[in-house]
Amino acid sequence: MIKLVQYVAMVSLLAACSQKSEPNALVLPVSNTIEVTNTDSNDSILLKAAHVVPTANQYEALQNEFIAFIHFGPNTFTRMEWGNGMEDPKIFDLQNLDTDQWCKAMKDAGMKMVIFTAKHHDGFVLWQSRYTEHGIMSSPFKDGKGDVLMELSESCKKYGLKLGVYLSPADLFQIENKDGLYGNLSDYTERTIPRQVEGRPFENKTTFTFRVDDYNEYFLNQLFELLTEYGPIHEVWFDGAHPKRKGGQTYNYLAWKELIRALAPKAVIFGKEDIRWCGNEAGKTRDTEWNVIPYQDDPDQMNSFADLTDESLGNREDLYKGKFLHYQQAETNTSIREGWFYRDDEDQKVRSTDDVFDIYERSVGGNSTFLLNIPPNRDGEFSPTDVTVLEEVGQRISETYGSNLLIGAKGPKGILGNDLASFELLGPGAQEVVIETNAPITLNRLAIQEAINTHSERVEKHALDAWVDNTWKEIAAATNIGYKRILRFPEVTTQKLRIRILESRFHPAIASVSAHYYKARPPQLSIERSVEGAVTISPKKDSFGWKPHGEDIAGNINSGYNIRFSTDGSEPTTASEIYNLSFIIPSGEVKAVAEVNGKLGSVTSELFGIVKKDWKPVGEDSFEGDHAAINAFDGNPETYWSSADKSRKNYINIDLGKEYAITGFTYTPQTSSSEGMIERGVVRISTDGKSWENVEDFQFGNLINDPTTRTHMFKSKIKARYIGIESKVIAGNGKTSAIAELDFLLD
Ligand code: FUL
Repeated sequence: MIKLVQYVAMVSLLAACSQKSEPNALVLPVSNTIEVTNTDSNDSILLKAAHVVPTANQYEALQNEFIAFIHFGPNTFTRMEWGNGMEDPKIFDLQNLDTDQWCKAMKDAGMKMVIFTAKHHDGFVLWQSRYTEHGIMSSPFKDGKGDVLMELSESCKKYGLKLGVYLSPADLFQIENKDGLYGNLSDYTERTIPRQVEGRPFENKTTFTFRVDDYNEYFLNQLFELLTEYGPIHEVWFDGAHPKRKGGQTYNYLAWKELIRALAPKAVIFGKEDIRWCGNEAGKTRDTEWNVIPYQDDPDQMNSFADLTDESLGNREDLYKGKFLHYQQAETNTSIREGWFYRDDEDQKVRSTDDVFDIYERSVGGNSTFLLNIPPNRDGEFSPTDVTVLEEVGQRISETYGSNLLIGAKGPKGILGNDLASFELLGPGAQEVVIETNAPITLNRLAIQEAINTHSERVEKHALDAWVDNTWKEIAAATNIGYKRILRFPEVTTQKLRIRILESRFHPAIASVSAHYYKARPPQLSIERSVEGAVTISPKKDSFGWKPHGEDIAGNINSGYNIRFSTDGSEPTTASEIYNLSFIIPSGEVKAVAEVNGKLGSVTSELFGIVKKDWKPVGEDSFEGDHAAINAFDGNPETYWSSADKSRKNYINIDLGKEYAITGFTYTPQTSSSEGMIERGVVRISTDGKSWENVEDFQFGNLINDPTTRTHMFKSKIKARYIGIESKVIAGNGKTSAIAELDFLLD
């Protein structure tokens, strides 16, 4: 960290400096964390922020750009999002495992690393741990001799992928089991890590001594195994979620960190000071993702880290409030499937290639890393649809970004070319960079990178112009750049480009500019249905069919297409009916695809339940303000029912207007806050709307982090006209219940 004296001297130098002076004359040493002192002004805080840089490991992690997550374990077999820790290990009945197939697919997608759930919240371990029997050693997989992590580690070496591990601090097996170590109120005493186990010596002879309790000792012993016996580990992933806690258990993260830094010197730590969660699990990206983040304490000394979910984290006003400025990059994590674990190939939706590619451009091109989860199925493989999407995404990435249209162009040397270590240091105020090509080029993407490892992230606002019809025309504008900004815009043909830096924290160092062309595909569609049952199909509403990520863009390239659709569950083809007008369906699945010149885009499907126009509320236990029960079935997920009663046992009952044979229901939680998410409940029915009978329990996991629509299919069809939902457990220990939307499904 930079010392105060050094720093004050440098700030005075800066004050004496004119715009034209050589910035090298006032070099402030760069550092991963810089302390703010009470003599700092807003300007000097900004100057400090402009010298906060990633560590070598963080920088390498950023350069991975696209990485994989694998969620695999008992949940794959029970089809639950969160296990309860009491699962019989025999449930992990894996007959085949093909980690080579996983690695080939990840490699084809252009991914550089894979992070594996060695232990999820249920506490089941997928490697041969010496410290528990709750894992694959007690499962039928290879007669208890198998080791999923070992097989993955070998495949990673074969395919040239780096490996990371997810070790859940929350551990339901250690909470629920009677000799469990989690929250067992054991004393803090000196413990040697690793604890030796007879017949299983470690090749790595390093030992550590920490003053910890039983659960932290268990955790450290397991970390030791993971970090010493599975090849170099490049990322350690600590999840912040806790389905349950016990005994006031705390975590000695500073001890965990000491062990990780010693045993895995190339690893970055997620959920702590190296890498932060992007704040959602839906693949949303911020318009402006700063990685220099203000802290109140020195992150290097902190034992726990809060999730940073605010929209704005590191703009000027945020920085002025910090006592420490620290480089902590974001990881954009989401799943290729609905949910983190594999459930089935019939109902569980898989993201389209368009969708994944869009997130890739917004996250990698938005100063973060894209961490995409692909959950293997019960045959130990990635399902075919997932493999196809990965292959197509890989093709699109290399087709679009594998070559640079500016090769051979004239412009600042430090910027053109592939070497990120060379850069062009610009002046502090408004600046321009002009690049001229030898012949006209047609582009619709521009990638810009700052030399963040030596000069931090400094650009705050920039615009791109193209020379068209003898004049400069602005084609895109955005805020920060950082590691990488990908600008997306309608295609333009030009021989001259101009980047204007409009605002910056200090002299920006631009390391690279490259131009690209993305071959447009038929647009992604969205399917909606009114409360009356009228279905409309149209291109997704965002400009270009993409979600914007901070570009100021105009125009639309979605034109000249047909929409083909089906309502019988079949995949639409070029021979399917053409959609012209909205149509009515009583319930069922609509699938639609856009077609351009005989080429099909990605299929969108939407499952619609019973039309709700004749539904009536027949009582709720209570409601808060204007959140009456009717809001739970008005077709608008923005409005919701919320109970006033805080007993956790709340209900709403509905008259569907006539009797139906119902196959299941979907629950959409309200998302204006994390209140009222129904984790467990019961479905009940009535023949007269007065006396009620419970028919089936349901359970949904991970609602707070991932508040998307959940589906519960009934064991067998339920015939009912009067149907109700009663809550039993609310996520995050909540007390009231809320429902944004309920749908009841038919065959
Ligand atoms: C969440 C967990 O609760 C999910 O199960 C998943 O592991 C995701 C990556 O993080 O917080």
